[in-house]
Amino acid sequence: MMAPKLIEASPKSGQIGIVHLGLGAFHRAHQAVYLERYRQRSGDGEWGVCSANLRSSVGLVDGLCAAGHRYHVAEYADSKNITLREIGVIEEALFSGRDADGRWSRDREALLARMASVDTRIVTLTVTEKGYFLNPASGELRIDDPMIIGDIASPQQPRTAPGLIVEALVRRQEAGIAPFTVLSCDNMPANGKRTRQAVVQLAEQRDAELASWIANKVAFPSSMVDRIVPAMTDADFERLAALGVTDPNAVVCEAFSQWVVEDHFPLGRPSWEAEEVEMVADVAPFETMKLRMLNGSHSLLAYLGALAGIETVYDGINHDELRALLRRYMLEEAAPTLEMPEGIDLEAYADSLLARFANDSLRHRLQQIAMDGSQKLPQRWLSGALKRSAAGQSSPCVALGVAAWIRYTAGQDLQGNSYPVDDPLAKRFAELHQRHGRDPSTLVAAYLAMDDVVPNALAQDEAFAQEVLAAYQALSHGGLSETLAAL
Ligand code: NAI
Ligand code: CS2
Repeated sequence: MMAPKLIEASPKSGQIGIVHLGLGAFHRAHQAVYLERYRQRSGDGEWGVCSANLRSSVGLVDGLCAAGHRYHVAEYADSKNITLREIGVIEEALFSGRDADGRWSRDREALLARMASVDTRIVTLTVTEKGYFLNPASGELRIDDPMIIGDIASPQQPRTAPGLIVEALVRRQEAGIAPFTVLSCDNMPANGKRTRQAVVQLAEQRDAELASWIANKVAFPSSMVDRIVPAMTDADFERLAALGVTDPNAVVCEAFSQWVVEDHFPLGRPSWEAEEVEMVADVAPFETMKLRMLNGSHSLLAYLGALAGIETVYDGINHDELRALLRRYMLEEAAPTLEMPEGIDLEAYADSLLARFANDSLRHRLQQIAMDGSQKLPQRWLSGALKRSAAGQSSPCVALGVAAWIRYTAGQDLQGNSYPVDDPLAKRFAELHQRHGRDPSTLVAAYLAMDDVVPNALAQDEAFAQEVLAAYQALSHGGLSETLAAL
């Protein structure tokens, strides 16, 4: 197969207008690609990026620095249609997390100085749903979290994303510099409002007037982000090498990409529209549609597939009964809960998602999607199921998903193979399985009673609780195919 033509990066400009927190795969394959395309088309060098990791992946930061802050993105429409890009818009990479000898803050001062600089007009984030330290069900800041406790005690040496934003805003205010715009690019409902909540509630622990100033003067637009960007595997690096790209900082992703952004940037922004970014007044309908239809299906596939020993999305979507379940969930349980503008065809959207999941060139591991379920499921399944419950409607697919999630958090699949449970609440889950593992009825009741994950009103829906229990017992005794057949 002919190697795809490399679209080379635009020249470095040295100018930094954006600071990004969470230098992960998605940032490199989504926001940075839009900015690179924008710079190549416009020649505008103003919107270079300083990208930082706050907690992990110091190797990526150091690797990017060693590579002159350039890396490659391979966009796969399918295994034969690939667009290869070199990305150069990242002008600086910093690390403010715990370094090798356990010390925090290697570049924290440099990062805060960059965030407080008058040149910086936007701060974007992809720190995962757990990086905001919010109670997943209520959206309140978890001020009992040790990291937040640390930022409250030492506000000028912050370690969390909300803490860095508060301290940088304080420095800007003291210097008479207008606040930057804060744009979350994480998979959360009303991600701008939730980011604002985390920042304002943390600021309240420091100074009421500061919190009021942030609440009234700082812009926190929401955005819906969509591009499937799996964590890199050795096979991905080997495929890139076969295309002539040897780059430890490269990412692989699908060709599809979408960004819908609330247009509220008091200090200005790149003309993203030129790169098909949709600038809107209200992103909520698009965000809820994507979170419930795409991400809700992803999580259904992740827990049911992982329990059955299935490894990737591609493998799972080729399982007829699982594909039928996802389509049923999307059309019968998710779509009816959505309030969309005229002209949006949700059945066509559902089928487009199934086609994207069937991309034969992405090895999107179900274990990656299963990660952090306590932070994801409220917006992916539970808010929709709550809405249906309030209307007296059942949600059997979600009930099955919740049962599969509960069983998944035991750390063992249906064949007895063990795996680590990667979730901020993993310790709690282990304790619940330890205490109730032999009695599904009390185990399911204990999970539904977790009001920091499951809305109380849904947990109190006896019919829903019974459906979760029945699905849990069916999975545990009958296995996946039998359970799906009976649904
Ligand atoms: P990744 O694992 O490559 O990067 C995660 C980033 O979050 C890393 O920079 C890590 O240091 C940071 N992080 C994790 N916990 C943190 C914490 N407590 N505080 C501060 N930083 C923290 O994952 P990836 O693929 O970049 O995804 C990141 C987020 O992007 C997702 O959680 C999701 O919200 C969003 N996203 C991802 C998509 C994908 O397909 N990968 C697609 C759409 C959205
Ligand atoms: C996935 C998302 O890992 C997960 O939870 O569901 O990262 C998904 O790939 C993106 O939201 C697609 O836009």
